[in-house]
Amino acid sequence: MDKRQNIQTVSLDCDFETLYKKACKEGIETAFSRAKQSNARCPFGSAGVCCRHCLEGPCRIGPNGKGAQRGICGADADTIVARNLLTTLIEGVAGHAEHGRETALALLEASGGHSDYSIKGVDKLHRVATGLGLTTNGKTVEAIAKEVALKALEDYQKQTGIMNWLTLHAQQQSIDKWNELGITPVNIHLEIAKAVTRTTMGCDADPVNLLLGCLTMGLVDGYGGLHLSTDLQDILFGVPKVVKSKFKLGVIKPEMVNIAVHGHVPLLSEKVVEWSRKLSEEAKEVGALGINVVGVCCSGNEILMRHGIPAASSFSSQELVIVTGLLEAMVVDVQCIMPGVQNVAECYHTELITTLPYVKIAGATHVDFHTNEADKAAQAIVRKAIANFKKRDPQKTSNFTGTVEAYAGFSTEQIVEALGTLNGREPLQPLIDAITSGAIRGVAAIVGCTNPRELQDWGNVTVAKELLKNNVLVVATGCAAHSLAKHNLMNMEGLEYCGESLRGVLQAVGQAVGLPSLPPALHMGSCVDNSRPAALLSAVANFLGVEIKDLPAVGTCPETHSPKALAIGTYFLANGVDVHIGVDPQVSGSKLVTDVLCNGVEDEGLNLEKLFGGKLIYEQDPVKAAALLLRRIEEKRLALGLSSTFNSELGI
Ligand code: MSK
Repeated sequence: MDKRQNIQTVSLDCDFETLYKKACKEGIETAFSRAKQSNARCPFGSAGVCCRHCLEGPCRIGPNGKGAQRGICGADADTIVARNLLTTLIEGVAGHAEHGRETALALLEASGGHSDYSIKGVDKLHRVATGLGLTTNGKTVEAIAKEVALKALEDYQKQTGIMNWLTLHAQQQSIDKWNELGITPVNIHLEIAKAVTRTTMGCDADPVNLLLGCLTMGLVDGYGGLHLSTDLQDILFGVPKVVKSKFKLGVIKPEMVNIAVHGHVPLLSEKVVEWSRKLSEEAKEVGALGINVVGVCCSGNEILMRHGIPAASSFSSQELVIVTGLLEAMVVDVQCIMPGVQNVAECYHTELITTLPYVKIAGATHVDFHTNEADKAAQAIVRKAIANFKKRDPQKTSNFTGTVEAYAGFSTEQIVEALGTLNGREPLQPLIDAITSGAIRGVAAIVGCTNPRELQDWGNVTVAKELLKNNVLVVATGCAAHSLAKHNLMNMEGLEYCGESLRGVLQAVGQAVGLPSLPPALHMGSCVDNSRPAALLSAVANFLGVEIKDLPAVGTCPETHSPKALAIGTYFLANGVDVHIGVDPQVSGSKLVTDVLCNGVEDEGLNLEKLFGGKLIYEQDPVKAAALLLRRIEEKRLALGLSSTFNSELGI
């Protein structure tokens, strides 16, 4: 047992530690207890050498050259590992692709004027339309929205050319490189179908070719999943602006009807927020003071970014929120919803409400949520929560009062606007000056999840503190943002963790926009909003006339659990950004795959670092991981001709 686990067993957040103990005492199983029961991971699965792609198997490759070295069909470890990695990526990409498609359909409906949604981000609509090459002069908002929605849907249908959203956001030099390698995606569904085909038995058996297929999936994820979803959501719901809110379990209010929204696509959560406000008088009729919506995972991030709704939990502790005994309903849409939440909900009065026809959980209530009847469904959901208030069992409740203040809402547009107060003509110049002078050494995006097998928040917070101490500008998304916020890295208290020169820059920009400072870490949104740090990097690279791969920028995912995080990481890798992962990516069974991703090989036709400029860094220890990332930042500074602590001759 390592040192950190002598203090806390499941979470750095003491409140979740308390709830975990309560759950254990009450005999309630959670992901944390199941993780402890499941002991070591299967060595074959961990190495990526277990193949279940056909009914000849399952086959598995023996370790250290002992036992079977090929599956029955003849596939070797390299092919099996590369194919399994591609399968994992397909899972991640498909989720983001559906997210984008549902949002595009909602925008199309809204453009017809007969929808429960209106178009709030008109400026963004114009920017996206212009970027797509559409003319906007003399057209109504609805007409432009319709054309943009159809362009988005075209990215799921076209049979030739390049995805519209890739052309909209990618750098031309990168597109040229991807074209040369034959990995540029044509349409989202086509690429997913092709990738599924190549992973089936009897198809692609060239591990290098399969890895190129992985990169295509990364591009589909980044442009077709992340950018497309963020753009359309900003058009529908508005571009986020800086908001102040709260994190931790104290955001759940015993005197209120509490509704947790959980999942990803904000079509549902936006409406739940709206109707919780409209129906607050009905809550008073059952003895509550009103209705309190709290966020879990990325639905939480979405409504935090746009409405300042407080956040209760990240992924790994989603079941423990119910163990407070204070939730009247948990309403979910898609992705990252543990089936175990229903088992926990059954121990309390909490009603778990699923909303999508393809995401149901046995035992949960289902309210079908369609965008054309969104108001009706949201009202029904909020009223169910109100009706549950009187069923609360006071013997089973645990009230937490602690909250942590946090700033969020740092969309790319908002960051540029803040920088513009220092230099209206060239808003990016102050950031570039800070990087050039070395006041900011580089930029790191801390992204991804929390994982019940890991000590919650420890990896995310430790990497962040190490980077901040070394004057790296930190931005965060997803559940990693929850970790940082709960540990004071999104409020002014956390400035003490920043190196002096970084603190100076944060204070200068913050004071220019009327805040005491910017917080140490900037919350840029949900999983799909990893498009926002990517857009910021793109803007900086274009301004400097270099490629994204040249920038001293890194991505890190210390506590992930999700195939979606791997897909996001692959998108950044394809753009030449170094990506750290703190959880085993399950490729160690193939030296070739490990070499291509992490070390670079010269003779297999694919050297990730040489071709793209970045590589995958797998390191479980967050302190060591931060040191590796700092080294990569300094290497890239040196290559750009900036002051650097890296000595290329000594390699340090
Ligand atoms: S919710 S993918 S646990 S970030 Fe986006 Fe959190 Fe990871 Fe799900």
